[in-house]
Amino acid sequence: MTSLLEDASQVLHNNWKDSFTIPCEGLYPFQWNWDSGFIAIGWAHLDMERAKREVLSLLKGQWKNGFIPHIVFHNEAETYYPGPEVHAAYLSDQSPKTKTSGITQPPVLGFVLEEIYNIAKDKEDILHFIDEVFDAVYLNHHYFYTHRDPANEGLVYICHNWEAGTDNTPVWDFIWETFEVPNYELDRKDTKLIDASHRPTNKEYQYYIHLIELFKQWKYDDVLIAGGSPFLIQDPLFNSMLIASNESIIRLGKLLNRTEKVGQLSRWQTRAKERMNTKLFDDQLNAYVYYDLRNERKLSHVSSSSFAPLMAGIPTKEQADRIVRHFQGGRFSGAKHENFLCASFDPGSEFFNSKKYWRGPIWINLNWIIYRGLRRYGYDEIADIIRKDTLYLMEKYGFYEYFEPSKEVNKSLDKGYGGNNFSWSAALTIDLLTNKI
Ligand code: 2M8
Repeated sequence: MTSLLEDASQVLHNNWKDSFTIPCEGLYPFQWNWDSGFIAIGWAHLDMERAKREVLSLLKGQWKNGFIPHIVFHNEAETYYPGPEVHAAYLSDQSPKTKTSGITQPPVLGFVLEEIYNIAKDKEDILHFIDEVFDAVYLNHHYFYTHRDPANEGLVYICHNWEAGTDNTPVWDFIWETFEVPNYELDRKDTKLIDASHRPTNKEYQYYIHLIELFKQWKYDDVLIAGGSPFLIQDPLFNSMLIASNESIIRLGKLLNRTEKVGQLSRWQTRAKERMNTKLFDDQLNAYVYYDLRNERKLSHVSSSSFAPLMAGIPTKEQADRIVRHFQGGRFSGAKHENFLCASFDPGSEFFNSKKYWRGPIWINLNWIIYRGLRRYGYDEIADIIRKDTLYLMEKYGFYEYFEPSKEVNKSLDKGYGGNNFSWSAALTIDLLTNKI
């Protein structure tokens, strides 16, 4: 019998494609932005050279203005829709030679570099590597604060649900009802590969494609997107990842004597944290929520993204205490702890669906983010429950893409949901098993 660690390592080895790692064979056959960040953490425990190559491959897709796309199409593959021709990033005068998409994903790279630094045994070697890529990551943060924050308030927007990473969270339903879309011909492959009832609907995909079509008309110009995109959201997870990454590259920048850049990052950081607390913390719900810039309204719904600010050290201790109640006999745990932690959407909501992608199932990257946040604030007991639940699901089913939160329903299941042998589930299991945090 092989151990969980060996099995996880095997998944990463199988998904490695010469210079980067695909999230999942068939279902996601290219390099994805935030996936590759979590994957690089897994590689750092197994093979530091691969961790470095993962990062360098992602940066091959970086645009001239610092933007890092959500997919880099290094290779050809017929099993994914929408591919490079639908995204048509070449329409932008900022895009690189390498084929990419024209939308981004939560910016994890900054804190991933610090994780890798902490894991590395040879600090001199890894610092040399970080020195090489530091300016690219800084430029990415510069892009966000200068192109994605039109009112200059410290929070950045996302303009597509795929930028959130939480593709079909019920929160986006409230955006879709604000505009109509034409009937695009879809060439979906995902629903042929896995149970279609666990994936977004075709109607939702019409919206996803429509936004891409608009951005193409505007040649991916950020000013036109900010002025016209019907989807323009300040998302708590996205901003938390940027803030966590700011914090890490500030620390790394100090080690590398990048004084000026550290100064600029620190100014962005102070404002961003303040604004998260004044604008996105919901006093009634005791969690961070979403702001719809296009329709100037708060979208007060709690998802697993609502807890990500813990990892970035954003809440006060008092706010953190209130957030933690969601895990102690609250809506996420269930009054009698009926749920494994942590559902991706409020299990007490009428919009919760325990099987459907980001509308309820447990995702391992969010568990890892919340686990780190709880540790940071010293909630060790709950952090341990999240770690234990995560490893239990991995042991029982293997490295699926997402999982059923209800303990009762789990009794009759023999697998997780979505794709199997999913890279970030494996990579973060390696970290949870190995890292003494
Ligand atoms: C999912 O998103 C892609 C689009 O980016 C898709 O459904 O086609 C999301 O879970 C996203 O967060 C993830 O990065 C990606 C690859 O794992 O799959």
